[in-house]
Amino acid sequence: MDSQNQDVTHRRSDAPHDAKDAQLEQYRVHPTAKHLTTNQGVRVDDDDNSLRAGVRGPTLLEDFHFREKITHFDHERIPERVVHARGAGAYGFFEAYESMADVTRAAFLAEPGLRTPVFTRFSTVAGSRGSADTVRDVRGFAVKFYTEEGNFDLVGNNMPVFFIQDGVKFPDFVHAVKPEPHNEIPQAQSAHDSLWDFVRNQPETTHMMMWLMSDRAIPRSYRMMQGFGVHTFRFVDADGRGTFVKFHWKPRLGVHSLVWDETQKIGGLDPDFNRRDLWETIAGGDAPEWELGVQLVPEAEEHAFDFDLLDSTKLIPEELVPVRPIGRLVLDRNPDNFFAETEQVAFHTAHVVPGIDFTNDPLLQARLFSYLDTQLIRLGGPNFAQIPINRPVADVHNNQRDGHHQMRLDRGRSSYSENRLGRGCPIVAGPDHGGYEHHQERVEGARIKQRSPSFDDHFGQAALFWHSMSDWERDHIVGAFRFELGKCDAHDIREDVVALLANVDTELARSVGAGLGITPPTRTPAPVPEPSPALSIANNPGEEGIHTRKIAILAADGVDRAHVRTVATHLTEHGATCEVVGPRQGPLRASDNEEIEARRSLLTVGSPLYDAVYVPGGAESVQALRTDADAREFLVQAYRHGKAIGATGEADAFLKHCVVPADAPGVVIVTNVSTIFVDAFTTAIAAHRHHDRA
Ligand code: HDE
Repeated sequence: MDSQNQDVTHRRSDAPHDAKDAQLEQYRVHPTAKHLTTNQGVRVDDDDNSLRAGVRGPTLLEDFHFREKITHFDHERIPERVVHARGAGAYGFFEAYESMADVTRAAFLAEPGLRTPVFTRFSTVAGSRGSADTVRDVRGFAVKFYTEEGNFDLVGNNMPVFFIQDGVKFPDFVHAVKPEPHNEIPQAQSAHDSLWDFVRNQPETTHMMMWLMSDRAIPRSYRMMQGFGVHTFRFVDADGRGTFVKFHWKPRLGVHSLVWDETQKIGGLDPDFNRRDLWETIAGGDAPEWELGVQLVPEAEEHAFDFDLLDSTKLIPEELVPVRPIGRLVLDRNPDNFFAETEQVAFHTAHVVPGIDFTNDPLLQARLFSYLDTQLIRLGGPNFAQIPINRPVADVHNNQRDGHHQMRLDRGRSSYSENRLGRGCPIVAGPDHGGYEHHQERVEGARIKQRSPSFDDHFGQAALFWHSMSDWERDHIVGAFRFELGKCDAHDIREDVVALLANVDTELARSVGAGLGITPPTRTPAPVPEPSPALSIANNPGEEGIHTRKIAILAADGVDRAHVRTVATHLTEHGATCEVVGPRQGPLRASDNEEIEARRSLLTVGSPLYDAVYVPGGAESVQALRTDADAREFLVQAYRHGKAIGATGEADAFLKHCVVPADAPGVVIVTNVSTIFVDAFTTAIAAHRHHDRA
């Protein structure tokens, strides 16, 4: 799929998809063959030459078109988000499975089959707007539901816990992970002294650092990651009864990740890897899908756990409280304009609707302040809710007036309440008329700057995570710690972090230390818990099959066309995309002297951009690949990254030449292309990665 050829406007003549789409249509400007004008609507006679005094003379101030054009250009940038600056967005819908009226009065969850328009933005956290997609980082997963009762924003991440317990530490954490202030190095990397200095001083980060060092931090695709609301929120029913709730997004395609070496290469080959993947699959009609699930805890059971529900460094194991699926999210439309939509969308944890409320989680409480505040600077004033992407589909009436970029023409003499001049309007609504009523909770306590002792255990759930991992996940975690700490200049930081890990597990600390020449001190590690299998990527494979996987067909002149055709047809029928990669782009001469198109050349792509590699037969083609260093590297990397490799006909000689063992897991070699081959190769691709290779 060539993204540049995607016509995203093709659907515009169709009926609107939903209420939000219909609203946005009022603002869309379709490219037309009209005259060029200034912003005042005056037609412009020359856009190539500014007005000057004589052909070699100075430019004149009175050239209003020139000044307007340059001035607008000078002001094209707005501040990027202080965190989550780099993102990608898409529209779609949320569909409820059942009525949730037993726990929440939220109207968008009240009826089975009810659809609500949504806009979703995925992001990395630490990097700037132009940074690479495949860095080791948390991913943002923010969903704006345009419900009939107003906007609900579920502003989550792809990891269920967070680095800190109290929002007052957020600026410290972000300053530590961002590039260091003296030289602004390194970009979008956690592997540097200041982050790990913060970690060693803040043991509450330990659990989240385990997640960050796991493969969850390097997702294969935004379409293949889970999302979490992180905090404990509250559902409130029509009688005002509260229920604690944790939100989960589960991807239909399962949870899949890249491997570290691969992420580094993709950073160069295609810094837009995750963004492009989302765009191209949606444009190609493969709408990604997630299930929304909830963990519900009755208020009476608030203290039933050995951790505090208000502590965002803790999760509720799914084995303890199962995740109940309540609806699905489908993302089926790309935006029209990145800036207008994905950049200007303003999420806010306090954008809630009746039936959804907060808890006293001190991290959530800080966010309730921060998100509104940040939009004021980012979007230039208090009227950002009027920007098309942010406008609710529900009606808006209030007495808020004026401010920068006011777009409304509110009529009437009264802009205050209570008034009689305006016949008392707009009037407040009680809960019976859809008014938002804050959940009533009795609160008492001395004013105090102190954490609850129930937040004290920083290692128990870090150990839970570690002991729930498969062997290969543990290997990757150890490798990640070694890499990150290996990039720290200060030896004492490395030592202190290894010592911190000794509180989690002795073997973890020993393995990490072994790569750094550090012997961990003796500590009493957290007790070994009952594992939570749901935490392991290995136990979240998703739907079986190879849907939307990308397969490279490595070929040169003389390739066996019948092999390519049979295998590509089979894989495409199963939902995969195949691309012939050759020593050069364009037509290759096949063994039957017909042509076959190489869509990409070895110069522009590498195997890290694909999920699997197929090498078809054809003696001349195989010989050419053997003598091509790029082709050999392509295959060797695919093998090293655990990808499925298929070879037919003479291609086994190429694999042998590249020292790819014929009996390794996920390597399928046969002489003749047969059903047995295509089925075995398809199964190998569906496994995603073969981490059990030596
Ligand atoms: Fe955010 N966070 N955050 N955060 N966050 C922002 O809001 C903040 C936290 C998350 O695609 C900012 O509009 C504080 C947890 C996402 O536009 C800012 C604290 C979680 C996005 C902000 C946290 C998140 C943001 C920057 C600690 C997961 C991107 C720009 C108290 C549950 C949304 C903006 C988008 C963005 C503050 C912690 C997720 C500065 C103070 C925990 C997905 O307001």
